[in-house]
Order: sequence, then structure tokens, then C-alpha cells
Amino acid sequence: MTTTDFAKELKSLKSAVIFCHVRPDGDTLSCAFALYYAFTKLGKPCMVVTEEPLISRHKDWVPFEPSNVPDQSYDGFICVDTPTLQLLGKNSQQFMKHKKRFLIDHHPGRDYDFVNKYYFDLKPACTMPCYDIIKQMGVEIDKNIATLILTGLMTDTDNFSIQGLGEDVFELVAELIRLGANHSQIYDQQFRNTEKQKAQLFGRALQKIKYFHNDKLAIITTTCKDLEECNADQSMTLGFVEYLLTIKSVDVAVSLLEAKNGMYRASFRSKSANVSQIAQIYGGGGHEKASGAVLFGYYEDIIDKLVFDIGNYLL
Ligand SMILES: [Mn+2]
Repeated sequence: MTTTDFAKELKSLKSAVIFCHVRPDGDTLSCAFALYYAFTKLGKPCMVVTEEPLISRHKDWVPFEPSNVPDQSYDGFICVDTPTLQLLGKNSQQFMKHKKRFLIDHHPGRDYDFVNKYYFDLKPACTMPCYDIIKQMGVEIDKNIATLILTGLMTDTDNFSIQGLGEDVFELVAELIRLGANHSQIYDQQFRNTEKQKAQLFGRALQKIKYFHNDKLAIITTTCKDLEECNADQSMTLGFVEYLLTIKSVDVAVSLLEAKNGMYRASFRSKSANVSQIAQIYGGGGHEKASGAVLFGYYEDIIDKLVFDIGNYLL
């Protein structure tokens, strides 16, 4: 669907509910609230929903606490930054009940059959296609919207450090700065806002990094016991996997988070290997250089499997 057609569809809605993906990150929340402001400016009732209450990291910058899914009387349900239905978590059933389901996304290789209409653009953050849609809806971009668009960009690109960012990204940044977004304020909110417990948790995890394949593969693990003993929550493992990539020899980095006994959330990052394909082996997905999956089984077996499978993708 073209930007204009999709924007027209959204604009024709009388009211809307915007869904974020599970364990919401800076991108999905920014998309949702930017669209919230857009609908509000058009005088249309709108709400933002998440599966769980916000973690403290996000409370400082998100305009307000999202709600639970309302009844079906809202005219359209829209999900953002959500390549699969599974990523709506507990909200997926209620989402599917609605007759008008929309999606805006930036992840490649999905068929999006769980929505009626979608807008896809392969950009480094989902706030980029959202920005194009909002402009096409005829909404004037103010400082709040510009700040959210830039927040999504800065968080999903790990502060512009990922490969392959085009001129379009930096031209948009210039536009957003002109519109009042403040990049250093966003940096402080997103990257200098961690809790003491996280430092403690990270210290522990760092001591247990495992290296394989001539140190090209590194795996960092956080167990339920680590979380408990550091009085930390699961969200505090955010960024661990990126840190492994700062190690010179490492090409593929994996962060394993024990969600519960026998269930691990894996995050994959790489400098050159295609970790989207690696995640797909386990039923997950994502981008070429950043992806995720959920793995089941005994820890030792999971490590063996990862080492074997990832070995095929290393040069
Ligand atoms: Mn995203």
C-alpha cells in the first residue's frame, strides 16, 4: 500500500487503539504515542495499549501509562513495530477479534496475514514509516511528535551506531531537530538512565561470558537466580548483547535470558553474519544484524545447539 493510501485509511477511522509489542522498546512506544498525538490532533479518540505496565525506564519519558485493551467499539486497531501476531502477547486474541486491523512495520520477510491492511517500509526504525504516514494524514508535526520519532530512531539504531544507515536517516534527523527535537535530552533519557541493580547484574553476567569458534561467538547468560539475587528485573538485561559486540574478535553475540525454568529468550547481534536467519532456525526473526527467538530445553543443550548452528554462519 502506498503512503498516501494507507494514511487515508487511518484518517478515515473515527477512533483508534494502538498496540505496542511485548516488552515494549523505545521504538514501538514512540510509534504508538506519535500516532496517538496525530489522532488526538485530528480530534479522534485514541488510546495506546501494552501487554504489561511500563517498566520504570520508560515511565520517565513516555507521555502517560498505556491502558489495557478496550472493547471493540473503537473503529480501528493498529499495531506498530510488530512483525508477528505472537509479538502482541496476551493482547493478540483481542486484537484478532477486531474487523479493522492495521499494521505499520519495518521488519523484512513477513507476510502480515494477521492484519487487513499494512504499511511496510524497510527503515532502521519503525518511527520512520510512522512519520511519513502522520505527515500524509495532514497532521502538523510538533515538538512532541518530532521528539518521539527521533527517540525511536536513536533507540533502534543504538544511537546511530549500526551499519547501513542512509542519508535519508540523517536528513530526517535534521528535519526533526528543526522541529524542536533535542537529541542530547533523548540520549540522557534513553542511554543514561539505568538503575544500580543493572550494573550489579551486568557485572555478574560479564564474569560468565562463554566464547566459541576462536572467540568469534560470545554468549552472555542471565539466570532467574541472577535476577533475584541482584533484585533486578528482566528488562535490565537490555544492552548486554550489544556490549559483547564491542569485543574485537566477536562477530556474533548472543544474550540468553532465563525467562523461566527451561525457557530462554535469546537476543542475537552481529557485525557481519546474518542473525535473522539464525533466529529463524528457532522460530524467531528480526533484522540481519539484530534478531531474537525463544529457546526451550536444558541450558547445556541450548548452548550446544547454538554453538553448532551459529558455527555455520561464521566466516
Ligand atoms: Mn523497531
